[in-house]
Amino acid sequence: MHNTHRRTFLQSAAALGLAGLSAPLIAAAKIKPAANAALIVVDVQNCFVDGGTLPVKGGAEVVPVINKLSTAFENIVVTQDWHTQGHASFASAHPGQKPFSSIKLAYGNQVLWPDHCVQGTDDAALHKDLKLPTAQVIIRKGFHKGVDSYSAFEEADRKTATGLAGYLKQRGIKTVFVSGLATDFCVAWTALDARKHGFEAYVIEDATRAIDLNGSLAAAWKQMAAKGVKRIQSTDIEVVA
Ligand code: VGL
Ligand code: ZN
Repeated sequence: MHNTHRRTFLQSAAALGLAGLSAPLIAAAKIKPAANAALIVVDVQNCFVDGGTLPVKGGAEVVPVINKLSTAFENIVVTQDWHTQGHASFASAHPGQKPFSSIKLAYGNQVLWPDHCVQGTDDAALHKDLKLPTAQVIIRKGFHKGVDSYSAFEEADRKTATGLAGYLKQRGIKTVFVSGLATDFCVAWTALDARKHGFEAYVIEDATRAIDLNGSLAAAWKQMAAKGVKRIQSTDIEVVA
């Protein structure tokens, strides 16, 4: 840059009152999760990564991000998709239906999936590199054969509670930060239900990966924004060491 240009810039910056602003003041303050906040780690299971029964593109990439984030939280909740054999969300349970199509069940629309995350199988186990020794509770969901549960709070009949809202409330938790798989299904439904149950809710975008079926990812972000779910990145959170 020519000196004349630099001088001009500095003079106009001073005129605008910017001269005293140093870099640390300009940098956005990071979010420091309080003692009444919880990290929810949704469905980081073998079924949802390469080699699993319903792999989410890049699913395993959330593991190191979540491991690192976890050190910033006093409270951690882990969830597991935990289906019966022959579960109603499996295409195989509906003769003539193919995975990724939709049907109407008693409680409403249901996307049909490949058989996945069957209780007690290796496929349903947490990813082996997920290191969350301080996690306090594991919520399993989708264990009623006739009802799916994307949300960690409520099953798809929108009536049956998993118990997570009560658990968090009894522990004085006010804010949840949602991570894991998949952004547009279990993460989104969990974040939306967190709002419904009165929690402040954040989704940490780069700690999630999406299935993105027929525009479901864009639709999920739109719905979440409408309900006051805050969309952030892992770098927005203060992680020490
Ligand atoms: C999920 C589809 C079916 C998820 C679970 O964890 O997002 N998606 N079951
Ligand atoms: Zn499932």
